[in-house]
This record gives sequence, C-alpha cells and structure tokens, in this order.
Amino acid sequence: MEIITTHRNADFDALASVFAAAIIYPGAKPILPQGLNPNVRAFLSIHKDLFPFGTPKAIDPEATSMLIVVDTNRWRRLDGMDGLKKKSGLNIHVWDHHRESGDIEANWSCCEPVGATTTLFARRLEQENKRLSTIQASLFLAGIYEDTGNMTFPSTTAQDARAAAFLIDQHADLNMLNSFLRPVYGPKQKDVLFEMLKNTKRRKLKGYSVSLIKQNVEGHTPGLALVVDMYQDVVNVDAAFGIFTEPKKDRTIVIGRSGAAGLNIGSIMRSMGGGGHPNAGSAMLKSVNPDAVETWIAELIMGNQQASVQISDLMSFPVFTVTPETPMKEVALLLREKGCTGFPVTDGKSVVGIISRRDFKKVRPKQMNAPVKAFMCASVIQIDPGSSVVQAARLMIRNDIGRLPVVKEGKLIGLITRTDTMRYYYDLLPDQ
Ligand SMILES: [Mn+2]
Repeated sequence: MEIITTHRNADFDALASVFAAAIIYPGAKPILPQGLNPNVRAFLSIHKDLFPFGTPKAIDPEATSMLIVVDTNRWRRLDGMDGLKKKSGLNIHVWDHHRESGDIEANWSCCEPVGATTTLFARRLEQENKRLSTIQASLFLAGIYEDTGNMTFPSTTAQDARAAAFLIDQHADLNMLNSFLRPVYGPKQKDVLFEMLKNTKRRKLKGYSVSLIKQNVEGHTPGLALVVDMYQDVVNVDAAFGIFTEPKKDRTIVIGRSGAAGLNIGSIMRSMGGGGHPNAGSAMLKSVNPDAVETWIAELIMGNQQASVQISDLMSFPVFTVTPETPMKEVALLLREKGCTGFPVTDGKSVVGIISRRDFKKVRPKQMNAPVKAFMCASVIQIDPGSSVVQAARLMIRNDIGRLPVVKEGKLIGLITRTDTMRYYYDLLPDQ
C-alpha cells in the first residue's frame, strides 16, 4: 500500500498537491486529514466522485510501504499517521515549499521555496507532457492562486507564474476559481467581526499601528482568518491579531494579519509554535491566559527589530534647507544646483514650511524676488524617525506630498522622499 497525505486543515494548495501527486504516483491512495478548510470542504462536497480519497482510518501501517507527504514536512501536522511514524523501512517522499525544515526524514524530496507546493507538481506534470482535465487544471490553479494570494504574496516566484500559465493552457476554468476561492463568510463570522469591531483598540508598537483583540468563541468557528482579514481592513491598522479562546476546549487560536512589510507575522507565529507567511499566520495554544498571549505578541513585535526598517534607515541627511527670507529666485537656483525637487524651510531648528518645484507654478516672474515664506506650504507634515516606511508612504499618499521632514524632539534630522520609500518597496535598499 502506498499513501499520499497532507497537513491538517488542508487548504487548496494541500488538496491540489494530493491529487497532483496521485497522477505522478498512480498506485498510491490519497488520504485526506479529517480537518479541511471550509473552501476545500465546499469544493469536495461537489467534486467527491471525481476526486476519490480515503480517511486516515483506512490506513494499515503494516501493509504500507510508501508515504508521500505534500505541502508540509512535519509529522505533527499530519493526521492519523502516528502508526507510520515509528515504522522502519518506510519509503518516504516529501514535496513541499515551506522554508522551515521539518522533522520528516525523506528518502527522496522535492522541496523548493516557491509560492505553492502545487507549482512543483505542475512543473513535473508539464515535463512529463501530462494532459489534465479542466477540473484538475482548475483545482491545481486554485492551489497556486490561494497560496500566492493571486500572485501577490512576496513568496511568489516566477515558477508559480509559469505553472499557472501551464494550467491555464490546460484549460483551467477561472470562473470555478472565483466561486471556490471566495471565502466563507456567514452569520457566525459576522457576529465575531461585529464583536471585534465593538471592542476595537489600537496601540503603537515599534511605530506600527497594531490591534490585538481577545475574544471568546463558542465551538468550532471556521473562517476566523477571513474575519481577521476584514477586521484589519476596516480598522485600517498595520497589523491585526485575533486571540480567540474556546473555553470548553481550553485552547486559544491566534490569527495575525499584517500589511506592513517590516512586520513579519510568520516569524511571530513561529515563535509561538505556529506558522505562516510574512503577511499572515496563525498559532494554536493550549491552556493559556489570553492576557498573557496579548503581552507575548506585543513583546515579539517589539523584539522584531532586525526585520523592521525604520525611517531613520532610509532618510537622507544632512538636509539642505532654506530660511523663510530666502528669495524665490535663489531657491530656484538651489533646486537646480542640488538636483532636488524641494527643500524644508527652517527657522532656527524648527521646520516652518516646505517649498517644492510645484509651488513655482503660482509664482509670476516679477515675484521672484519675494521671500520663500510667501509661497511655501506652511502646514508641514512631519514624521518621527522611529516610524515605519508604510506610515511614511501613507502620509505622503494621503496628503499628496513627495517629502516628509524627519523630526526628532523638535529638531530636523533628515528628509524622506517618495523615492526613498519606493526604494524600500522594490527591495533596492543599499547593502549595509
Ligand atoms: Mn502550501
């Protein structure tokens, strides 16, 4: 007997990988864990006959000679495989895309840090010139889209896009993807979201706006990740954490979402024994005090220093400034000479305005002798050196400005421009 299996709470990448493996290992039996994510459950309820699978109960460890594990490399994420864990001489193959190494010792493995495990299978199927049915191609594409956030997660690689191209060539149905990848959001999830919004609080941690909400949930509530997603959107914070406690089971599930590039949810969750991507992750904790969990997360964020780039790392300094009395014609010359698009205007140490090339549009030629204070923008939006790049970008977008003076204790210490934030987003930071 040969078995293909994947992690608990299987998502589309896990499910797609299991059935792609069934094509590559035609003699092996797909076994799905008991817990499935709600989208996957909905998909399977309709496609049950097309994707036959067994449950862990069907396994006879004695008779099993080979185990193919997909989309994980850890024993504890598997369901009902304890009997095989101890078995000696078992031939194990692992297909996975997780960056962390696990404890499953494989005789052979295909593990590469791509966006989805399904990508590795799609590549192999293409190499073997396999033809796929529309349903197979659609399921595999769903796996890749889900795990790469439709190719937007930073973990996405060119290989994922190539695999998607192959699957679309094989007539994957994009309408099907739309209906099954749409997340489950029902009355129970709505209640949880409503409660979270009622108890909304925000705090500043390392320059990020973060919301940590503790809440009790009754019984199994699927789709909590989506609820945290929506919550983060609505309250508009850099990161949101739901600390959901199920009192009857004495367990707490922590779900985190981050939109800030420097705040890595995956590494925070790994510190708590869970896992995830830079933008999203979760951890399951037994017998914990939710207040302590909240403090723990806050400490992890505060300690997450190397990962978060601050304004002070990106800003330029010293800053060239002009005084309020500098004549406009001199400012024009200086802008050209320095190759800048604007200067802060300072009176002593404090910033009293900003003058930029844009402001010259309203200056008539005979006004060029007037002082800069007549034309500068006097409402200065400044930023603290400890703030995050996301915050700087937000301020610039919201106020339609291209530069922010960086001010510490009332003193101008640097300038951050739109170009500086771009450099950060496109990962063009100079080596330090
Ligand atoms: Mn995956």
